Amino acid sequence: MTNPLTLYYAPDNASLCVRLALLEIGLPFDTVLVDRAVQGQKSPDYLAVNPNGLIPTLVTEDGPIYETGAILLWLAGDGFMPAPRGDALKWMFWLSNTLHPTLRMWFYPHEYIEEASVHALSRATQGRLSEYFAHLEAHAGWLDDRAPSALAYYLAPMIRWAALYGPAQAWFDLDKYPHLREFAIWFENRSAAHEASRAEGLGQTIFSAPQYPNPPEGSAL
Ligand SMILES: N[C@@H](CCC(=O)N[C@@H](CS)C(=O)NCC(=O)O)C(=O)O
Repeated sequence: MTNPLTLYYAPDNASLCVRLALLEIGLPFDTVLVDRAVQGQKSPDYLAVNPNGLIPTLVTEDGPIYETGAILLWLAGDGFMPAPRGDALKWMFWLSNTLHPTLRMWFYPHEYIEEASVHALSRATQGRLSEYFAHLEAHAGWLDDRAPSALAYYLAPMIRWAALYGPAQAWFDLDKYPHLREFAIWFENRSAAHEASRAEGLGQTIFSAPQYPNPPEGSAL
């Protein structure tokens, strides 16, 4: 029997946020690999479920849902958003329309600017990301809640990706952000993180000291 939820994913992609949330909530789901090695996210079959050609998509009884933040909000019952809800919504939108798009600019500068200006864009983006992680460290009180939430499972993979991907890595030092570091350590020790790591080949200490994935199927890039 198939499950009512199907996650279109690629290892260590934004689908990881959704996988973690599904595992944490305990919802059964099927997965479909989107093969990035052959640009599967731009194939006609995938574009039919997500016309943006981006990963993830969660197919639900309401139809396909894309945009990581939207999927997490769709999944998030009251117990999966920190209180007060207004605060949680504010941070959810900050993660999805400030931090995540800036990370995209760091990972994919060529999608935003011509070759001659890529270096300048990346330098500016790196500065912006450093400010954003410092902003989280200073203002995101929910980092210290030792409770799983849609916010936590959106942020934790973004900490991982900042350390691993983009044109340079050494700039990102989690030790500069003690709240973020403790948050990362706490979340990587939850069973949802262990299970996601097994499924996508992410290794140990997946948020606080990540290594490049060695996935059983598919590729991260
Ligand atoms: N705004 C989208 C961004 C998703 C996104 O950036 N996905 C990346 C993988 S982490 C992707 O599909 N990259 C392939 C591409 O840009 O072609 C969301 O929140 O779901």
